[in-house]
Amino acid sequence: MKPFLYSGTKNASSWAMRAWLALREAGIDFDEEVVDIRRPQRFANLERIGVFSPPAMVPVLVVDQMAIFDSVAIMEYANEVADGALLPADRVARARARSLVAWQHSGLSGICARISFESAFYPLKRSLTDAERAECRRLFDCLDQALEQSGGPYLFGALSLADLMLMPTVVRLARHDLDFARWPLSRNWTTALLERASVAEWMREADALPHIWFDDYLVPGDAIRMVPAAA
Ligand SMILES: N[C@@H](CCC(=O)N[C@@H](CS)C(=O)NCC(=O)O)C(=O)O
Repeated sequence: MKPFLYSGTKNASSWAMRAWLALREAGIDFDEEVVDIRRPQRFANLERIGVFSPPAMVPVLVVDQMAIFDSVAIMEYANEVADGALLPADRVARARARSLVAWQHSGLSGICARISFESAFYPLKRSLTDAERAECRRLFDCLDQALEQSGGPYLFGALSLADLMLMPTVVRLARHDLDFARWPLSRNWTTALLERASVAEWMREADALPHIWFDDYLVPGDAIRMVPAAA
């Protein structure tokens, strides 16, 4: 039986995106159900997932009737199925890649607090705040340095879990008014990721969905700018 991924709404679930991308990039053939966790269907759907997965969250991958829950566990499973192809062969580089994965998994910074994944798909965007720009500098300085060391096109040369883990954050920032002039390597890296078939497929489906607006995206005084929906 094929692995079964209980995934998330494509313009809302950054965690599901990471797991889904890793499975795709590992060449794993899986079936998928998008679990809508918005109200009112939220409660019935999460209860259904909770029957076989203790956190009652998505993503969950069911393999041989066992639930692998949490995006990072699914990504590590995908890497193992692909004989380790999604992490660097060098031990220290592999630990560095896992550091980036862990940084994202434990919150990354204040970047994502109000710039939700959903906001990447809004036709109207607000400007990034000074605090968000400072956090972007910290992140992209680090990514540019990794790209310089590896020679690209990805953070550790070949595509790895680190690239896939950071993708949803980078998507949301790149679709706001972030000027990449200071980070030419990160700009090329972002383009390379967006052009991958797996990422392009997810984004195409996400862009076609109705936007999910959050009240706290805007606060009084926020400047709004018009952007094309798929910028
Ligand atoms: N640490 C989890 C986080 C997963 C997560 O937060 N999933 C959200 C959807 S993106 C969810 O299922 N939330 C359920 C809830 O809000 O109760 C992972 O990495 O898989």
